[in-house]
Amino acid sequence: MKPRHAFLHIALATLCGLATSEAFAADAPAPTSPPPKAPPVKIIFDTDIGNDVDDALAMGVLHSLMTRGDCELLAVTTTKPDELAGPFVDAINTFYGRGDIPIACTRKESLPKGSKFLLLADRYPHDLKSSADTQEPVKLLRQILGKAADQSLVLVQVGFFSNFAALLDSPADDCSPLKGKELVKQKVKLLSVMAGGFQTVNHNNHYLEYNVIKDIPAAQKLAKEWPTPIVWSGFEIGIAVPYPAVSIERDYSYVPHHPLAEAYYLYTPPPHDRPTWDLTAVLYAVLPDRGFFELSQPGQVTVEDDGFTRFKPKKSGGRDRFLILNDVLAARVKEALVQLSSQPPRGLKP
Ligand SMILES: [Ca+2]
Repeated sequence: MKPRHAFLHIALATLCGLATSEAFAADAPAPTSPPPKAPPVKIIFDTDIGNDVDDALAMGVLHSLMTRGDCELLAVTTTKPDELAGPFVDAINTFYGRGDIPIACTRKESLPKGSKFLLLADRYPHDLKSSADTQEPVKLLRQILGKAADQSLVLVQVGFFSNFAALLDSPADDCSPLKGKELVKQKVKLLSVMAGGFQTVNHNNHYLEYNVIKDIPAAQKLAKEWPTPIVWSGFEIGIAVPYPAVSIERDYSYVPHHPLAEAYYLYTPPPHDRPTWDLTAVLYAVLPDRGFFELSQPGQVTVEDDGFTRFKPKKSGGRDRFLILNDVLAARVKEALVQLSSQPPRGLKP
Protein backbone atom coordinates (compact mmCIF):
# COMPACT_ATOMS: atom_id res chain seq x y z
CA MET A 1 0.00 0.00 0.00
CA LYS A 2 1.42 3.37 -0.98
CA PRO A 3 1.71 5.87 1.90
CA ARG A 4 -0.86 8.34 0.51
CA HIS A 5 -3.40 5.59 0.07
CA ALA A 6 -2.57 4.30 3.52
CA PHE A 7 -3.29 7.72 4.98
CA LEU A 8 -6.67 7.93 3.23
CA HIS A 9 -7.49 4.43 4.37
CA ILE A 10 -6.69 5.29 7.98
CA ALA A 11 -8.70 8.53 7.79
CA LEU A 12 -11.73 6.72 6.39
CA ALA A 13 -11.38 3.94 8.94
CA THR A 14 -11.18 6.46 11.75
CA LEU A 15 -14.29 8.18 10.49
CA CYS A 16 -16.07 4.83 10.46
CA GLY A 17 -14.98 4.16 14.04
CA LEU A 18 -12.38 1.56 13.31
CA ALA A 19 -9.15 1.51 15.28
CA THR A 20 -6.07 2.22 13.19
CA SER A 21 -4.59 -1.22 13.82
CA GLU A 22 -7.80 -2.85 12.69
CA ALA A 23 -7.74 -0.73 9.55
CA PHE A 24 -4.28 -2.01 8.72
CA ALA A 25 -5.16 -5.55 9.65
CA ALA A 26 -8.06 -5.47 7.21
CA ASP A 27 -6.03 -5.48 4.03
CA ALA A 28 -2.37 -4.68 4.68
CA PRO A 29 0.23 -7.40 4.63
CA ALA A 30 1.61 -8.30 8.02
CA PRO A 31 4.55 -6.08 8.88
CA THR A 32 7.87 -7.77 8.34
CA SER A 33 11.19 -6.80 9.78
CA PRO A 34 14.22 -6.79 7.51
CA PRO A 35 16.47 -9.82 7.72
CA PRO A 36 19.23 -9.50 10.28
CA LYS A 37 22.38 -7.85 9.00
CA ALA A 38 25.15 -10.25 8.08
CA PRO A 39 28.01 -10.24 10.56
CA PRO A 40 30.87 -7.94 9.60
CA VAL A 41 33.54 -9.41 7.34
CA LYS A 42 36.73 -9.83 9.35
CA ILE A 43 39.53 -8.18 7.42
CA ILE A 44 43.32 -8.12 7.60
CA PHE A 45 44.74 -5.37 5.38
CA ASP A 46 48.27 -5.75 4.00
CA THR A 47 49.57 -2.58 2.37
CA ASP A 48 52.69 -0.94 0.94
CA ILE A 49 51.33 2.39 2.13
CA GLY A 50 53.57 5.27 1.15
CA ASN A 51 54.34 4.21 -2.41
CA ASP A 52 51.07 5.43 -3.90
CA VAL A 53 48.09 7.20 -2.47
CA ASP A 54 45.45 4.61 -3.33
CA ASP A 55 46.45 2.62 -0.23
CA ALA A 56 45.45 5.60 1.92
CA LEU A 57 42.11 6.03 0.17
CA ALA A 58 41.54 2.28 0.50
CA MET A 59 41.93 2.65 4.27
CA GLY A 60 39.23 5.31 4.20
CA VAL A 61 36.95 2.89 2.37
CA LEU A 62 37.71 0.18 4.95
CA HIS A 63 36.95 2.46 7.88
CA SER A 64 33.66 3.62 6.37
CA LEU A 65 32.62 0.05 5.68
CA MET A 66 33.48 -0.72 9.30
CA THR A 67 31.36 2.20 10.48
CA ARG A 68 28.48 0.76 8.44
CA GLY A 69 28.92 -2.59 10.16
CA ASP A 70 30.01 -4.29 6.95
CA CYS A 71 33.50 -5.22 8.07
CA GLU A 72 35.82 -5.33 11.04
CA LEU A 73 39.43 -4.32 10.46
CA LEU A 74 41.37 -6.72 12.69
CA ALA A 75 44.90 -5.69 11.79
CA VAL A 76 47.06 -3.83 9.29
CA THR A 77 50.38 -5.23 8.10
CA THR A 78 52.75 -3.27 5.89
CA THR A 79 55.26 -4.02 3.17
CA LYS A 80 56.83 -0.57 3.29
CA PRO A 81 60.23 -0.46 5.03
CA ASP A 82 59.85 3.09 6.32
CA GLU A 83 59.86 4.17 9.92
CA LEU A 84 56.77 6.30 9.26
CA ALA A 85 54.64 3.63 7.53
CA GLY A 86 53.30 2.27 10.81
CA PRO A 87 52.77 5.72 12.36
CA PHE A 88 50.90 6.90 9.25
CA VAL A 89 48.61 3.85 9.38
CA ASP A 90 48.09 4.51 13.08
CA ALA A 91 47.30 8.17 12.33
CA ILE A 92 44.60 7.15 9.83
CA ASN A 93 43.16 4.59 12.25
CA THR A 94 43.16 7.22 14.99
CA PHE A 95 41.49 9.77 12.70
CA TYR A 96 38.64 7.29 12.27
CA GLY A 97 38.47 6.66 16.01
CA ARG A 98 40.20 3.28 15.92
CA GLY A 99 43.72 3.93 17.10
CA ASP A 100 43.94 0.55 18.83
CA ILE A 101 43.90 -1.59 15.67
CA PRO A 102 47.08 -3.70 15.72
CA ILE A 103 49.77 -2.82 13.19
CA ALA A 104 52.86 -4.79 12.16
CA CYS A 105 55.52 -3.47 9.80
CA THR A 106 57.97 -5.23 7.52
CA ARG A 107 61.72 -5.21 8.10
CA LYS A 108 62.45 -6.26 4.51
CA GLU A 109 64.88 -3.58 3.38
CA SER A 110 64.87 -4.72 -0.26
CA LEU A 111 61.32 -3.39 -0.78
CA PRO A 112 60.84 0.11 -2.24
CA LYS A 113 61.65 3.03 0.02
CA GLY A 114 60.79 6.71 -0.07
CA SER A 115 57.42 8.39 0.12
CA LYS A 116 55.87 11.71 -0.73
CA PHE A 117 53.34 11.67 2.10
CA LEU A 118 54.25 9.42 5.03
CA LEU A 119 55.70 12.48 6.75
CA LEU A 120 52.08 13.54 7.25
CA ALA A 121 51.97 11.11 10.18
CA ASP A 122 53.48 13.79 12.38
CA ARG A 123 50.61 16.18 11.66
CA TYR A 124 47.89 13.87 13.01
CA PRO A 125 47.36 12.35 16.44
CA HIS A 126 48.70 8.82 16.90
CA ASP A 127 50.76 6.95 19.45
CA LEU A 128 52.90 4.57 17.38
CA LYS A 129 56.24 6.33 17.14
CA SER A 130 58.05 4.15 14.62
CA SER A 131 57.46 1.10 12.44
CA ALA A 132 60.34 -0.48 14.35
CA ASP A 133 58.19 -0.47 17.50
CA THR A 134 55.76 -2.97 15.98
CA GLN A 135 56.12 -6.71 15.92
CA GLU A 136 56.98 -8.65 12.78
CA PRO A 137 54.01 -9.05 10.39
CA VAL A 138 54.13 -12.85 10.36
CA LYS A 139 53.94 -12.94 14.15
CA LEU A 140 50.88 -10.68 14.24
CA LEU A 141 49.24 -12.59 11.38
CA ARG A 142 49.70 -15.85 13.26
CA GLN A 143 48.21 -14.32 16.41
CA ILE A 144 45.11 -13.16 14.54
CA LEU A 145 44.72 -16.37 12.55
CA GLY A 146 45.34 -18.52 15.60
CA LYS A 147 42.38 -16.96 17.43
CA ALA A 148 40.02 -16.80 14.44
CA ALA A 149 37.13 -19.11 13.71
CA ASP A 150 37.56 -21.48 10.80
CA GLN A 151 37.07 -19.92 7.34
CA SER A 152 36.26 -16.58 8.95
CA LEU A 153 38.96 -14.23 7.66
CA VAL A 154 39.26 -12.25 4.45
CA LEU A 155 42.78 -11.06 3.70
CA VAL A 156 43.33 -8.04 1.47
CA GLN A 157 46.75 -7.54 -0.08
CA VAL A 158 47.36 -4.27 -1.90
CA GLY A 159 51.13 -4.13 -1.85
CA PHE A 160 53.90 -6.67 -2.26
CA PHE A 161 53.54 -10.39 -1.63
CA SER A 162 56.26 -10.48 1.02
CA ASN A 163 54.23 -10.81 4.21
CA PHE A 164 51.62 -13.33 3.12
CA ALA A 165 54.22 -15.47 1.31
CA ALA A 166 56.32 -15.52 4.48
CA LEU A 167 53.24 -16.50 6.48
CA LEU A 168 52.96 -19.69 4.40
CA ASP A 169 56.38 -20.85 5.62
CA SER A 170 55.89 -19.94 9.27
CA PRO A 171 56.43 -22.76 11.77
CA ALA A 172 54.05 -23.83 14.52
CA ASP A 173 54.27 -21.62 17.58
CA ASP A 174 52.34 -20.65 20.69
CA CYS A 175 49.66 -19.01 18.48
CA SER A 176 48.82 -22.24 16.70
CA PRO A 177 50.13 -25.78 16.35
CA LEU A 178 49.57 -25.45 12.60
CA LYS A 179 52.26 -24.45 10.14
CA GLY A 180 51.55 -21.35 8.08
CA LYS A 181 50.00 -22.93 5.00
CA GLU A 182 47.71 -25.19 7.04
CA LEU A 183 46.78 -22.28 9.30
CA VAL A 184 45.80 -20.15 6.29
CA LYS A 185 43.81 -23.00 4.80
CA GLN A 186 41.88 -23.48 8.03
CA LYS A 187 41.16 -19.86 8.94
CA VAL A 188 41.04 -17.84 5.69
CA LYS A 189 37.98 -17.70 3.47
CA LEU A 190 39.31 -15.48 0.69
CA LEU A 191 42.36 -13.52 -0.39
CA SER A 192 41.55 -10.35 -2.32
CA VAL A 193 44.65 -9.10 -4.11
CA MET A 194 45.44 -6.00 -6.09
CA ALA A 195 48.18 -7.27 -8.37
CA GLY A 196 48.96 -8.40 -11.86
CA GLY A 197 47.23 -7.72 -15.14
CA PHE A 198 44.72 -10.02 -16.79
CA GLN A 199 42.99 -8.01 -19.50
CA THR A 200 44.76 -6.05 -22.20
CA VAL A 201 45.70 -2.54 -21.16
CA ASN A 202 46.88 -0.11 -23.83
CA HIS A 203 47.55 -3.05 -26.16
CA ASN A 204 50.22 -4.35 -23.79
CA ASN A 205 49.63 -8.07 -23.50
CA HIS A 206 52.60 -8.66 -21.25
CA TYR A 207 52.15 -6.04 -18.57
CA LEU A 208 54.52 -6.38 -15.62
CA GLU A 209 52.67 -5.01 -12.65
CA TYR A 210 54.39 -3.08 -9.84
CA ASN A 211 53.10 -5.08 -6.85
CA VAL A 212 54.42 -8.27 -8.43
CA ILE A 213 57.78 -7.19 -9.78
CA LYS A 214 59.08 -5.67 -6.54
CA ASP A 215 59.19 -9.08 -4.84
CA ILE A 216 58.87 -11.68 -7.58
CA PRO A 217 60.01 -14.67 -5.47
CA ALA A 218 57.30 -13.91 -2.89
CA ALA A 219 54.68 -13.47 -5.63
CA GLN A 220 55.70 -16.75 -7.22
CA LYS A 221 55.56 -18.54 -3.89
CA LEU A 222 52.13 -17.22 -2.99
CA ALA A 223 50.70 -17.90 -6.44
CA LYS A 224 52.04 -21.42 -6.30
CA GLU A 225 51.11 -22.38 -2.76
CA TRP A 226 48.26 -20.24 -1.43
CA PRO A 227 45.59 -22.67 -0.25
CA THR A 228 42.36 -20.59 -0.44
CA PRO A 229 40.38 -18.91 -3.21
CA ILE A 230 42.02 -15.74 -4.56
CA VAL A 231 40.29 -12.93 -6.42
CA TRP A 232 42.67 -10.66 -8.30
CA SER A 233 42.00 -7.02 -9.04
CA GLY A 234 44.32 -6.57 -12.00
CA PHE A 235 46.04 -3.36 -13.00
CA GLU A 236 43.31 -2.70 -15.56
CA ILE A 237 40.51 -2.53 -12.97
CA GLY A 238 41.87 0.46 -11.07
CA ILE A 239 42.67 2.13 -14.40
CA ALA A 240 39.04 1.71 -15.45
CA VAL A 241 37.86 3.55 -12.33
CA PRO A 242 39.82 6.80 -11.97
CA TYR A 243 39.14 8.59 -8.70
CA PRO A 244 37.62 12.00 -9.55
CA ALA A 245 39.91 14.82 -8.45
CA VAL A 246 36.87 16.99 -7.78
CA SER A 247 36.00 14.68 -4.90
CA ILE A 248 39.39 15.30 -3.29
CA GLU A 249 38.85 19.03 -3.69
CA ARG A 250 35.35 19.09 -2.21
CA ASP A 251 34.38 15.99 -0.24
CA TYR A 252 37.05 15.99 2.47
CA SER A 253 36.68 19.54 3.70
CA TYR A 254 34.49 18.54 6.66
CA VAL A 255 37.71 18.94 8.66
CA PRO A 256 40.44 21.57 8.17
CA HIS A 257 43.07 18.85 7.69
CA HIS A 258 42.22 15.43 6.30
CA PRO A 259 44.95 12.78 6.13
CA LEU A 260 43.63 11.19 2.94
CA ALA A 261 43.14 14.43 1.02
CA GLU A 262 46.49 15.80 2.17
CA ALA A 263 48.23 12.58 1.17
CA TYR A 264 46.58 12.86 -2.24
CA TYR A 265 47.77 16.43 -2.65
CA LEU A 266 51.31 15.52 -1.70
CA TYR A 267 51.36 12.49 -3.97
CA THR A 268 49.88 14.11 -7.04
CA PRO A 269 47.89 17.30 -6.70
CA PRO A 270 44.49 17.62 -8.36
CA PRO A 271 43.51 17.96 -11.10
CA HIS A 272 44.60 14.35 -11.30
CA ASP A 273 42.29 11.35 -11.36
CA ARG A 274 44.30 8.64 -9.63
CA PRO A 275 43.39 5.01 -10.44
CA THR A 276 41.52 3.22 -7.67
CA TRP A 277 43.61 0.05 -7.66
CA ASP A 278 43.67 -0.77 -3.94
CA LEU A 279 40.17 0.55 -3.29
CA THR A 280 38.68 -2.00 -5.69
CA ALA A 281 40.32 -4.91 -3.86
CA VAL A 282 38.79 -3.65 -0.59
CA LEU A 283 35.33 -3.15 -2.07
CA TYR A 284 35.23 -6.67 -3.46
CA ALA A 285 36.63 -8.19 -0.25
CA VAL A 286 33.91 -6.68 1.93
CA LEU A 287 30.94 -6.65 -0.45
CA PRO A 288 31.54 -9.52 -2.89
CA ASP A 289 27.86 -10.22 -3.52
CA ARG A 290 26.64 -6.69 -4.24
CA GLY A 291 27.24 -6.84 -7.98
CA PHE A 292 30.00 -4.25 -8.22
CA PHE A 293 32.16 -6.55 -10.33
CA GLU A 294 31.88 -9.51 -12.62
CA LEU A 295 34.24 -12.40 -12.11
CA SER A 296 36.26 -14.36 -14.62
CA GLN A 297 35.85 -18.07 -14.90
CA PRO A 298 37.96 -19.99 -12.40
CA GLY A 299 41.53 -20.86 -13.24
CA GLN A 300 45.10 -20.73 -12.07
CA VAL A 301 47.43 -17.74 -11.89
CA THR A 302 51.13 -18.35 -12.16
CA VAL A 303 53.83 -15.70 -11.78
CA GLU A 304 56.56 -16.05 -14.35
CA ASP A 305 60.20 -15.20 -13.77
CA ASP A 306 59.82 -11.67 -15.15
CA GLY A 307 56.79 -11.05 -12.94
CA PHE A 308 54.12 -11.59 -15.58
CA THR A 309 50.90 -12.97 -14.14
CA ARG A 310 49.54 -15.64 -16.46
CA PHE A 311 45.96 -16.81 -15.99
CA LYS A 312 44.97 -20.21 -17.31
CA PRO A 313 41.26 -21.04 -17.17
CA LYS A 314 40.36 -24.45 -15.82
CA LYS A 315 37.17 -26.18 -16.80
CA SER A 316 37.39 -28.32 -13.69
CA GLY A 317 37.47 -25.21 -11.50
CA GLY A 318 40.40 -23.42 -10.04
CA ARG A 319 41.57 -21.32 -7.13
CA ASP A 320 41.83 -17.99 -8.93
CA ARG A 321 39.44 -15.53 -10.53
CA PHE A 322 39.98 -11.95 -11.62
CA LEU A 323 37.65 -8.96 -11.51
CA ILE A 324 35.94 -7.75 -14.68
CA LEU A 325 34.26 -4.38 -15.26
CA ASN A 326 32.07 -2.86 -17.93
CA ASP A 327 31.17 0.82 -18.27
CA VAL A 328 27.99 0.53 -16.19
CA LEU A 329 29.70 -1.34 -13.36
CA ALA A 330 32.70 1.02 -13.44
CA ALA A 331 30.37 3.98 -12.87
CA ARG A 332 28.74 2.21 -9.91
CA VAL A 333 32.11 1.28 -8.41
CA LYS A 334 33.43 4.81 -8.80
CA GLU A 335 30.48 6.38 -7.01
CA ALA A 336 30.60 3.81 -4.22
CA LEU A 337 34.32 4.41 -3.71
CA VAL A 338 33.91 8.19 -3.70
CA GLN A 339 31.16 8.02 -1.10
CA LEU A 340 32.95 5.51 1.09
CA SER A 341 36.43 7.02 1.02
CA SER A 342 35.11 10.50 1.83
CA GLN A 343 32.58 9.47 4.48
CA PRO A 344 33.23 11.35 7.74
CA PRO A 345 34.31 9.31 10.74
CA ARG A 346 31.55 8.24 13.10
CA GLY A 347 30.85 10.78 15.80
CA LEU A 348 32.77 13.61 14.13
CA LYS A 349 31.31 16.96 15.16
CA PRO A 350 31.00 19.32 12.17
CA1 LIG B 1 49.38 -0.32 -2.77
